[in-house]
Amino acid sequence: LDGDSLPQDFIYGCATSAYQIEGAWNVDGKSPSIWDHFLHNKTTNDVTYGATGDVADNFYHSYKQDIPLFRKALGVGTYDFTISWTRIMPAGRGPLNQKGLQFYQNVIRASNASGMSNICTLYHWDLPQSLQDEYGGWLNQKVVDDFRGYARAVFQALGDECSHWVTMNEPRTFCTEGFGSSPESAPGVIGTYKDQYTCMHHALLAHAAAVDEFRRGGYKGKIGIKVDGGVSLPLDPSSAADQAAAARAMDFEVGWDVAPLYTGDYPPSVVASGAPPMNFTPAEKQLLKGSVDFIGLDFYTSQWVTPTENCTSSSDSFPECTDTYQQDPRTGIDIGRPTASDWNFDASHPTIYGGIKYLAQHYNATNILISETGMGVLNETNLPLAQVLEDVDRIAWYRGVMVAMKQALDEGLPLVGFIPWSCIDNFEWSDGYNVRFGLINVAYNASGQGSQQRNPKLSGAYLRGVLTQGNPINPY
Ligand code: GCO
Repeated sequence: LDGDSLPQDFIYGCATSAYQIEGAWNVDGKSPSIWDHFLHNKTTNDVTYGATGDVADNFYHSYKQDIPLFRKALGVGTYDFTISWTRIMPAGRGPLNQKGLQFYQNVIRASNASGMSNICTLYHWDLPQSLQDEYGGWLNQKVVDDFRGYARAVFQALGDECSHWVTMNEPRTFCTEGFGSSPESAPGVIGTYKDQYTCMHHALLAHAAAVDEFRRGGYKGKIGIKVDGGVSLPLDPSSAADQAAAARAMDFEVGWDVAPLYTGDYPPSVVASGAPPMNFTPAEKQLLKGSVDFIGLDFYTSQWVTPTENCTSSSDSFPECTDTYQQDPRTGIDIGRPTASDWNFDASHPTIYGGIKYLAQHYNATNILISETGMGVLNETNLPLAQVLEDVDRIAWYRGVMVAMKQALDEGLPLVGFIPWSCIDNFEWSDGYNVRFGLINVAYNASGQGSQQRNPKLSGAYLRGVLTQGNPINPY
């Protein structure tokens, strides 16, 4: 894979999200989101080591310098950013805040001036707190109408200015982590798996409503969604039971939010389990089916699976009836390199390629975008700067991604682009500033204090070289 062998129009960008970089949490008319509230009130345990996104990368004030740096250091042709609902519609519905809108107009202008197009995301986990207080946010179907109204307003203002629109990022993750038994994400409401499913059900309907608005408005550009796409592999590839368990795990973890987009309903195994808290009406199915022009796969992790013995439907976890392992219980071998605080990654060939193939084969998906992937390093901030910037482990990770992409493209799979996470170090949710994913370093410590100076890492130069300058995948 090199710049010359990429398909024409192949998208190479980098991604960030509003809460993770902007800071300025209460500036120019912005109201609190559920993340502001969650971390200011510590409704559960202090999951972020005291850190918040109040300042983060201060991007709200530094975008004019940062955006050209993304382009220069990483060679990206696209900047993928997310819009904060509470910055442009502080009450959650109703009047627009012109200053907030102006900010995103400025971001788009700065990208274009640097030679980049934009992928614009409506929702990356920062629901208005007012909607949480009023009716429980994602647990209440009222959120679907409010999301529709928010989407309509954003499209009316910016609809033609982004080459791609994403309705939302990883509904499965924000629902499972926001409403878990010990929630690590906002709104931090202790819930059961039924609540998590209810949240996902409403998120899917909200996605479909936003797409409906976009298509009715006749805007330029494409619209899709980003889902998380961890790949499940049979622990013993020769065991039919393990293969069936892996297929079931894919249905429950990826198919859950992907199938409705293509078929109008949850996967048959999910429906048969009785897990969905409600059914889609015929009208909802019609809105859901075909509601993506492209699909973004956020790929970070993979797991081995076996069937759960004596699985009962009364278990209070996801009723997938699969046991998952990131370490082979027979050999102790890890599925990927242990790189971040609490999870293993595997950018190895079969799994990332497998995710692309799964979407193409099971759902006839076209226009598949690897919309996030990256390597998180725990305590990267404690290393000497020279070592941080010479991030050869991260290069090794991305090399695996490049190999997988090459295989997918060589086989004619419909891969249309690649967006590493992330352009720049940022606030990594429950890991605070302890885990770094950036291709550009930010000088702050684990609680976010420091000079904020930016320094590009070698991994960014590696990607720029392979994807825009024809360099080989293997630099060694
Ligand atoms: C997510 C989000 C990003 C994360 C990234 C690394 O998947 O959690 O899209 O906001 O920062 O995935 O964990």
